[in-house]
Amino acid sequence: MIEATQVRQLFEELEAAQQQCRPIAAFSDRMAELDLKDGYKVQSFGLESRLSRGHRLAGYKMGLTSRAKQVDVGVSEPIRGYLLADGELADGEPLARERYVHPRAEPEIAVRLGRALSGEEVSLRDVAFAVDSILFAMEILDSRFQAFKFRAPDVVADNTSAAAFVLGRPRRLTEDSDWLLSGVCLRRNGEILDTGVPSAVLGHPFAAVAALARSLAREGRGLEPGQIVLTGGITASVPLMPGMVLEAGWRGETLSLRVA
Ligand code: OOG
Ligand code: MG
Repeated sequence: MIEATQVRQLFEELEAAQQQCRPIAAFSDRMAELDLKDGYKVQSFGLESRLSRGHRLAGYKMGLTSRAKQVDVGVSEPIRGYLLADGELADGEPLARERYVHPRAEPEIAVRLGRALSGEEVSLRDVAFAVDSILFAMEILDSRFQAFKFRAPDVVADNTSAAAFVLGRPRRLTEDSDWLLSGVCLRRNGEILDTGVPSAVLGHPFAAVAALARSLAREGRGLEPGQIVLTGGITASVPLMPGMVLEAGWRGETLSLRVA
């Protein structure tokens, strides 16, 4: 277990890497004893620090909830992070490549909650009751670690590589009953790069929301009405290069990301 001064120091290293767009070596390379709990301590410290500086919490994210993503980064347990309101990009808004270390993007299903959700026993049914709408989304990741190489405690400390997100239009569940097996198609500069379906995420993206609520409950926290949850990448993530256009399509909607 790491001490409070180390928690602050690790967060400050991550924040400096982010601000200077200069990656750092994974903490676990030099601190073999770093565990997942330590990672969450650094993450929580970072959230509190940012909230105290005026950032606003928009919701949370789950990561490594699909096989494609677990293989992508070589870490096979789901992890959670937080989303700040100023991380939201409008669909089609250009992404300034130089503001990031080595950004990547991935298609996801997001939910917006209409009711609070908390407790260590939260089920899929509880999630369905609390969800107001589902939204197709793209998450932009940017690991603060060199070469996107990390172990689970590192990436948790680094707020699960969160950088930005684009949300599609809200859809009522009644409007979209067969959404779980509806294909997602990812195109780079017009060419198909990957495909997937929402059920690749733990069998059902709501299972990721349930896991998130249970994990927060163990720290005495919960989800609030109005919050967004990103449930995890459906496909592997795609590195973003200047000039590239990445489009993600799902059920008649296309989200596009233009990299400047
Ligand atoms: C870790 C974050 C994972 C997801 O959706 O699986 C994640 C990473 O890939 O750097 O956001
Ligand atoms: Mg993600």
